[in-house]
Amino acid sequence: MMLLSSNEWQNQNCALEEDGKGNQLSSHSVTGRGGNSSEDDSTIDSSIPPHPLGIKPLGNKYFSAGADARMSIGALQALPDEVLMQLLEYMDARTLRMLGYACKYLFACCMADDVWKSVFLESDLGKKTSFEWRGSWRATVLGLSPEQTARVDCSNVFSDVLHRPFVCSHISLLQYTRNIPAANQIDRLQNMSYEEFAEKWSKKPFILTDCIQPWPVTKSWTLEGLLSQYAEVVFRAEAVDWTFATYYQYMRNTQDESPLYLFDRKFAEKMSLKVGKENGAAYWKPQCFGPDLFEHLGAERPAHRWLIIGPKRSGSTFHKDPNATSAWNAVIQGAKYWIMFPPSATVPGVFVSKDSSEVTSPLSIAEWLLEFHAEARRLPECREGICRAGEILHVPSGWWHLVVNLEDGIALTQNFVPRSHLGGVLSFLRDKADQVSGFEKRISDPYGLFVSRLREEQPDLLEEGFKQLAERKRRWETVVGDVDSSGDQPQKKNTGFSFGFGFGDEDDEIP
Ligand SMILES: O=C(O)CCC(=O)C(=O)O
Ligand SMILES: [Fe+2]
Repeated sequence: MMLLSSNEWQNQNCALEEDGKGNQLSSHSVTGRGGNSSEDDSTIDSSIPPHPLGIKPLGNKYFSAGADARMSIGALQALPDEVLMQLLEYMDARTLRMLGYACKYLFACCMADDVWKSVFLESDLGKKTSFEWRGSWRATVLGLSPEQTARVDCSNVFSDVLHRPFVCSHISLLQYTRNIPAANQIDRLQNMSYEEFAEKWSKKPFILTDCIQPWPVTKSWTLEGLLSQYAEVVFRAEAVDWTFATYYQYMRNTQDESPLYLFDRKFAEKMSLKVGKENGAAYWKPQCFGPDLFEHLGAERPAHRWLIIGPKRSGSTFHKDPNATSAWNAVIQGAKYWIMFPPSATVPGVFVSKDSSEVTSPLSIAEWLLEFHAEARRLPECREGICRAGEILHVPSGWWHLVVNLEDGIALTQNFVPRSHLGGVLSFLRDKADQVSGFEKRISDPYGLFVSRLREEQPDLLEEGFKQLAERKRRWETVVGDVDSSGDQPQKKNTGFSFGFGFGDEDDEIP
């Protein structure tokens, strides 16, 4: 049998993948998409080590003179790997482990850690807040130490489905984050006043390099420091609630392609932090963003602040922030790469549901970077930047963003409603009521509540908000020329794709 190096496997595979194997994210991508420079290609190749079990991309089968392990799975050969892997997700730990001993191909399938993550979440262990993380979901479920983990040579297993997650969890992030074209760079400023923000910046992303240094947390928080102080505090990380000690073990030793991301909105209460400019406060909102109009909702405001912790490669897939709010995101430790698009942009690889309420079948960060980054970067609306420790980034209302941690890190984020986006928020709450999120269940009419609070406390501002709303509608009618005469629900005319007015106004989209 031919012996190929990891790089050679991928190069060989590249040629073959173009025959149309139909995988959305084939190993072809590993060698670089059209438009990448040869320098990039070599970086991509050299970043992927050989698979620890020797599993190879499917294309390599055609270069192999030896046996094909798939021939040994009997009637299961009728099933494509995607289906086979889905079947495995219905199995319990014992069956999965036993099936893995049937033959090499099934061993390779049954070692896939994503399957074991599902097993973990279904098991009693999945309900615990504290347990020993053993470096993989399989080892954790089975209570195995690294020496006890079976290793079988799977070099005659050829499968993109099995090989791809390994590639995705090993891509070099550097190739995407360096050489940001000058025209794409997110503006970097030292600091700004509220007047400057209101006048010029509330609809643009930017990074402030000299704004959050006075926050005590920028000096006192490190991952190790949080571990010693908050080891037993339970935080939310996607579908699980774990103590920080457990999450710390996990984040420091995981190979997951999309690592679980700690994203907790009750952190201030859980950690007994003071927030705001009072004595002993851990941090406060920067002055430059000005009044946050959702503060008029007091205790009834929707979720608005989060502690974010995650390992390198964790992050957020493409989304817009909730309820048409703006946000700031401050990096305390680590560094984050941001790629952003204005509200009206059609982002490559981002498929939005008919009513634009959700991103359908979102790709993982690595899949998106491999398949769509090069194309996205070429669009004139694309903005990119790296926000480092001690810096804060502004996400304007409605902007699409994908974020990836370049190092293990800690961040704080807060969503807010600046004056210039009041009309957009009123429109969202009124016209997209089914997409409103983050309010407590007892609040049945967020729009009515917000309007009545503003009417009581800031009637002039409410008038201004209504004017913004009317202006949005007017512009919409100019473009569509055919609007429901009641005008109450202009979004009903939404044709299902993200639509731009084409006036160069980055704030506009379908109301
Ligand atoms: O830090 C991140 O992963 C990004 C979080 C985010 O999407 C935000 O702050 O709006
Ligand atoms: Fe966000």
